[in-house]
Parts: sequence; structure tokens; C-alpha cells
Amino acid sequence: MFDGLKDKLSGFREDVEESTEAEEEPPDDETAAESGAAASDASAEGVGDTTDAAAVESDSAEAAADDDSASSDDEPSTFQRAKAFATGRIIIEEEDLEEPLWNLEMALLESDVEMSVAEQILDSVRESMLGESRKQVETTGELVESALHDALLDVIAVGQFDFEQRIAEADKPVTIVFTGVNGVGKTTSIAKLSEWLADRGYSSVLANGDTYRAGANEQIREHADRLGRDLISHDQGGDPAAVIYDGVEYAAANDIDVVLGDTAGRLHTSDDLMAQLEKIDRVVDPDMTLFVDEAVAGQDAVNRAKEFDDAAAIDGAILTKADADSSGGAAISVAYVTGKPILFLGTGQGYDDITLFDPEDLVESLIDEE
Ligand SMILES: Nc1nc2c(ncn2[C@@H]2O[C@H](COP(=O)(O)OP(=O)(O)O)[C@@H](O)[C@H]2O)c(=O)[nH]1
Ligand SMILES: [Mg+2]
Repeated sequence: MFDGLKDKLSGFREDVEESTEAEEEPPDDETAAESGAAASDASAEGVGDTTDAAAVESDSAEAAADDDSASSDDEPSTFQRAKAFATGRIIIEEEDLEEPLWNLEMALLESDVEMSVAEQILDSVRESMLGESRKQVETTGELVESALHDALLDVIAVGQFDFEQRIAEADKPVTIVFTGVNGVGKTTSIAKLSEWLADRGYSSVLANGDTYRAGANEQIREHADRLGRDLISHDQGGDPAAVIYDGVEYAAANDIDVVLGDTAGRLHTSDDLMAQLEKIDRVVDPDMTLFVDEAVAGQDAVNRAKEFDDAAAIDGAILTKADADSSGGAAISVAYVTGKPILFLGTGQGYDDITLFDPEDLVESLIDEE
């Protein structure tokens, strides 16, 4: 998942290691001249070409090590390194980070990370790499890893809460309304969530507030039948708020724990739709409104999350199609931009293909060396 972004993040580690190593070489030393040339060759090849850069880097590191053992006592680089080692500090100057951070920013933006989120990540990485915490790690690689880990987690984990606990503690029935544009996976996510809840002992009823689209009733009916759930629906053209209201009444009368209310996925710019969502808020007063969008939509998904949240406050998001090859930008940006957490990832078309979103897991998978 999000392999492109993962590669780019490991490019940042290599960039930093390269620029700090070049720094430690004495300027008039032949090895330094060689490795300097090699380093600039590597950077001329571009950020994308991380494999070559890594190869060049390890060559020059070997060359430097050979050189050290040959003539150890008059080498300032050896002295510097020994001193850094003895004090447990890694020498990183602000200028060492300039180019790597620039490359990192480009990599994040290319991966559809929202601008303000990318800036926040850069600030935080810069601060932790130059700040006090650098004394606690042993290698530049570890320093980069811990800085990236904390910076990513800070933006990804914004607003996180325990979804299952919230369901457990809320008065029943709990009403959850799903919003988002057409085709992103709202109806499928409702079916998946109904199954997820059943696995944890909660009963649910589906309510089809998508009264706009022809065929919407039939589509959700198919899921309900397959899962053995009750479905509340009205004729096409009916009032979505009324359908979901009926769903709540039905759940209350039949001791059902959760009402999953679908809505139509018209364009978020449609005033009509937003008026509908407002009416649902007024009439039903749902416990949660979840925004659904697809990971593959990248920056568009981030923008829509913000617009939907502005129009009808959301409580969290579900990011679908995380199984398809996507840039990762939406997964990183949605929570920071809206202040509301991503709660689930959709990972396929089966009913079991839904996973609770765990920011720590995502961060670890993004910066994992393997
Ligand atoms: N690969 C994949 N496809 C999904 C996922 N979620 C939904 N889909 C597919 O996306 C399409 C649209 O889904 P649907 O639920 O009808 O979207 P809606 O218009 O928002 O209700 C369907 O073909 C789903 O099977 C997911 O997590 N992964
Ligand atoms: Mg639908």
C-alpha cells in the first residue's frame, strides 16, 4: 500500500545520509573530492533514482573507510566522527538538510499530500533533526527515521478516537450517516460496516437515503439480502431525511443497535445535496456523519473532505480503494485538513475488506526499511 510514497520517504533518508557524509570529509582530501563528485552525479540523476544513489553512496562510504584505516592519525574526518561518536551526537547542520528537505517537499507534493500538511511535516522534521532529540539516536538513518515517524504520526493521527468504544458507549440506536460523491464506495462501505459491526456483536439496519439515483434501492437491497439485514427504503424521489428517520424508528422498535444511513452522491457543489444533508442533520440528528472517499482520488479527495466538512460537519472519514495503487496523499492529509480522523480503510470489494485505520501502523509501513 502506498509504495510510491514509501520509496520517496526512503529517498529522504538516503539524501540526508549522503549530505551529512559529504560534510564530514575534509575539503582538500582526494576521497572527499571523489565522493563529492559522486554525490553530485547522484543528485543530478534525480530524486526518483534512489537505487543508483544508494549504490554510489555505499561505494563512497567504503572508500572513506579504506582511507581511514590507511592513514588514521592526520584525518580531521576521523577525528570529527570519533568526537561525534564519543558525545553520542550526530552532526547535522541546517544546511545539510536544505536539499534533502526540498526533495522531501517535492516528493510529498507529488504524492498528493496537501500543501499545508507537507509544510507541517517539513517543519516538524527540521525541528526534530536539529533539536535536542538528536542526541538520543546513534545513526543518521535512525535520526531520519524517528523524525519522519513523529512528523507523519502528528498529522495522520489528528482527531483519532476509538470507533468501537464510541459505538459501545452511545445510546442505542446509534445513527450513522454516510456522505461523499457518487461512486466512491458509500453503499459498499455501509454493507462492509454492517458486517464489521455484526462481528463485534452489534445489530444494524440499512436505510437508503439515496432516493435520487435510479437503481439505488435495488443495489443496496442486494447487499441487505446477502447479509440478511433489514432495509428501510422509500420510492425514488422521496425525502432522504424521512427514510433515515424511519430507519431510526424501526431500530428503536426492534432493538437494533445501529442505523446505517446511505445518501445520494451528487456533486458536493450541489446546493441541493447540501440542503438535504442539513435537513438530515435537523430531522435525524445523527450520532455520526462519516465522509467516504477513495484513496486513489488523492488531492481531490482531500478537497472534498474539506468541503463536505464545511457544509455538514463530519465526524470522521472512510478511505476506500486503498487496495488500488494510490499515492498515499489522501491518507496522510485528510485528518490534518479537516481535524477529523480517518476511521476505516476499504481494501477490496468483499464484505471483509475493511480495516480500522491505525495511524501508527500506516506510519510504520511507510518508513519501514524493507
Ligand atoms: N477495489 C475496491 N473497490 C471498492 C472499494 N469500495 C468500493 N469499491 C467499488 O467501488 C464501486 C462503487 O461503489 P459504491 O458503493 O456503489 O459507491 P457509492 O456510489 O459511493 O455508493 C463498486 O464497484 C465497489 O465494488 C474498495 O475498498 N476497494
Ligand atoms: Mg451508493
